[in-house]
Amino acid sequence: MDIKQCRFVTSVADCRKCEDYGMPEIAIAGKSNVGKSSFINYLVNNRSMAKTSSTPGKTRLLNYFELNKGQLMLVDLPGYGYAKVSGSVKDNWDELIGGYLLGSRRLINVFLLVDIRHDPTALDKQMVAYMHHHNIPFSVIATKCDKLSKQACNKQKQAIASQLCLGTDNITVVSSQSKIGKELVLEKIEHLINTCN
Ligand SMILES: Nc1nc2c(ncn2[C@@H]2O[C@H](COP(=O)(O)OP(=O)(O)O)[C@@H](O)[C@H]2O)c(=O)[nH]1
Ligand SMILES: [Mg+2]
Repeated sequence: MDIKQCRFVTSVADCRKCEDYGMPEIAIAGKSNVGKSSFINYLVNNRSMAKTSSTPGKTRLLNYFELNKGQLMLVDLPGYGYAKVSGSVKDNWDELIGGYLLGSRRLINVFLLVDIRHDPTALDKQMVAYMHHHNIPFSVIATKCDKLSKQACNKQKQAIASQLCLGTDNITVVSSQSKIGKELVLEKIEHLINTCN
């Protein structure tokens, strides 16, 4: 698939206000600072579409981005696992992520982003368990591969796969900074759209 057009639609702070936009949705999940917003900007080829930040934990909203005038909605989820938030804000985040994941009728896949340099955290594993439990299909995207050698990337890809009990086929390695991996992601998206009906 080619992304010819991307439009920011809305930010939602309360999943009871989530709407059905009549097109398939792919959610972008992962801990704060893993590179979710940068990944979206890389995919849609627009540096300023999603706000990126070196200060983790700023995004407390679901952000909706419509691709190709109704072909697909990307939903940027709030990052999880940022320690410096208060209990109540944290609860709200979990509610927002969980509420979206269980409430959306259009969700076809979750892209779970993990940093290729690190083993999956307890929260990543919790997220995977949650999606298994609720039968939510997902794929893993390993980000920031520019930070490791190719050999180290392959090794770490296998480690992440085995720790999440997945095949390495389910993990796509990308770098938004060095622009690596987009074609594979776009192929995956095309396949997901074509098989969701
Ligand atoms: N080296 C490198 N840094 C990245 C990459 N993607 C994101 N970053 C950096 O990681 C930080 C967090 O990125 P952001 O997209 O805001 O993460 P988010 O919190 O998951 O949305 C920023 O400082 C980015 O510049 C990448 O592919 N390579
Ligand atoms: Mg972000």
